[in-house]
Amino acid sequence: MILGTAGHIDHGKTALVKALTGVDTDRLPEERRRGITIELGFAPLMLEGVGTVGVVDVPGHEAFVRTMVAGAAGIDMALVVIAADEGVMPQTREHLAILEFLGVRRGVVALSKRDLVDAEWLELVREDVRGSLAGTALAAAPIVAVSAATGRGGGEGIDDLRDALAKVAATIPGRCSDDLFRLQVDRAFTVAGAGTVVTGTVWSGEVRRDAVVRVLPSDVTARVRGLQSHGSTVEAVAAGSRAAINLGGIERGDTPRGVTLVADAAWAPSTVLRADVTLMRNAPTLSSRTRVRLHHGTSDTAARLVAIGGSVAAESTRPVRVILDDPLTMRAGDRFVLRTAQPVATIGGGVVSDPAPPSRRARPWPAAGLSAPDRLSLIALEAGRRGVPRGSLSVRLGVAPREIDAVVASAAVEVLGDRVFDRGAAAQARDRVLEAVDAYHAEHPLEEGASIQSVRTGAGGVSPSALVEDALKRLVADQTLDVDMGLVRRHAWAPRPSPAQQQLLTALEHAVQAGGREPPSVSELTRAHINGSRREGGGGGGGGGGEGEGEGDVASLLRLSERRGRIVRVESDRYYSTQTVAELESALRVAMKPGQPYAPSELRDILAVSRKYLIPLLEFFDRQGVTERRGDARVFMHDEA
Ligand SMILES: Nc1nc2c(ncn2[C@@H]2O[C@H](COP(=O)(O)OP(=O)(O)OP(=O)(O)O)[C@@H](O)[C@H]2O)c(=O)[nH]1
Ligand SMILES: [Mg+2]
Repeated sequence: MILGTAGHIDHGKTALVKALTGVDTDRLPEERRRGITIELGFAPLMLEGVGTVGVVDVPGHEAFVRTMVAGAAGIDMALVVIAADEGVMPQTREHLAILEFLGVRRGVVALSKRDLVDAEWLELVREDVRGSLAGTALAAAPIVAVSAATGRGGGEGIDDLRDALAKVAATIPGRCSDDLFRLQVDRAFTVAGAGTVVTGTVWSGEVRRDAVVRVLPSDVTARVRGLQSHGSTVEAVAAGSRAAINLGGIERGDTPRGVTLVADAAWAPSTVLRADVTLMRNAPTLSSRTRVRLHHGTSDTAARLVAIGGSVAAESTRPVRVILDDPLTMRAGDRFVLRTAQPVATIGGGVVSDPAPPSRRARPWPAAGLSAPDRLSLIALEAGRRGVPRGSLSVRLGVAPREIDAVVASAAVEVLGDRVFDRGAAAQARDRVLEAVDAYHAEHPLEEGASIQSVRTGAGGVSPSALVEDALKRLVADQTLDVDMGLVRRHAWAPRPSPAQQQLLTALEHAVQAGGREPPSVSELTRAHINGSRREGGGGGGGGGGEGEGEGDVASLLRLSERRGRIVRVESDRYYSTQTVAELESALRVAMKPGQPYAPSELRDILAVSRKYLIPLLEFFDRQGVTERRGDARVFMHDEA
């Protein structure tokens, strides 16, 4: 658990941390000389019934609010320090606003320097402080009067403060470490003999010794050589704990404050995000051209907000798109603070609602405060037929991996393989598959169906996706479509020749049959029948063949006849009637002695065909397994019985 201080300059934050922990966190010579805090200070605090709490002491100076935000990011509770002699001051208010924007909902208020005021004044200040807290998450926080300067055992009221802190800490649910690891670096230094060491608060998940971590945004990889928490060597550090990590294979310069350590592949830096932004009462109206400073964790960058309808006004919460100058590593649910440079002021803050929109033009979500399932539905809708990788959802939705299934189940999406699709996109894919099949049937009424591959490309366009595959599977499962020998057709579809085509089909079959052992080729049939029908129909436009009759038809009709078992394709351009093929085969069976090779000339006599027809027939019977080729000769093959 992490406790962060907050409060105006000189109000006694560092003195209180020292009284509570014994650690003077103002270590820098400049801090000592000026008597103010400049850098973040860290100290362990033992709280009864709670354990060791990591304390982050922040500076109160107005020039160091950036450092204060970095320190307050990732804390569980606040120790708001207000000097009894001065009361609520500008940075008291600013720090309270920052805590509010960062979602710090628990804390204790210390009225410090009580030795400098009398009891009556103390009560007035207490009233004033209550008033300032009204309407904030800390409205009911305990207020404890303390003095770090007087009193026995480290100061007056310190024990009460410790008790109050322990009570509040006990109400804070432990963070679950069963989540993706992330740590934001707040300090990096080189330790002689060890190398690069970084410190930070583990925001989620846990990190173990020997783990491989990535440093974002640079995406440099490093190995965790050693781990410490509160000065002791440990094997693992989990969410909500301070960690000092000795990183192998990396230079100190690769890990400045503000970089993020992660392990999972889904984390990625981004320069565009969606967020719900709230502006404070005195904030200027922000147009899409206004540059503000966005503070996230220990990093900050210039940013512009784009809201639907233009600008964001003071005292409102709006869904926006945020464009960043420098990439940040964010997760949905992350909090941030917005500040302006001129004048230097905190003006608002927000919650990330999508850390990785697909483009810099992505529209803000239609409303603020959308649930994870609603955001997932929108993300899938936006992704369309590309879908969203399932592995990206934990970061993109801000939900622990173990809870993703539940979110998916209550969103308007379908999961196919490792991607999540909008339900509408799935239905659309189904329609497109049916359209592709129907279009094929309409264009090729004599064919049995379309090849699966042509349906896939027809329905999927340039990149056939899991959606099309799934649609096909479902359509076959519910018997809307049949798949047979690699052909897809409407259930119970059968080729339907028109009366004219049926007439032509009969004529073709007759011609093949009449040709006997030397039937006409497809080309010859085409010439004869097209010319024939033209001649017949020549007198008037609509007679004879009618529409759709042509070369394609002759070939299609012959294929149809073959599928119906009437004719057999013996060579690429020639069909025989099935009956003739059977006769030829039995001629071979009768004449050829098993195991004995027959030369082509002998076979020509057996089959009683001229040379032109002989070789294609022999090759056909070879393919059929009736004969086997030995040199140029053929051996009759026994039937397996
Ligand atoms: N009399 C009195 N003086 C105090 C008390 N607490 C702190 N001080 C003095 O107030 C001054 C500021 O104290 P710090 O603890 O440095 O204040 P701070 O809030 O940490 O200041 P920044 O970190 O710079 O914002 C120091 O000179 C302290 O000695 C107190 O309880 N009583
Ligand atoms: Mg200080």
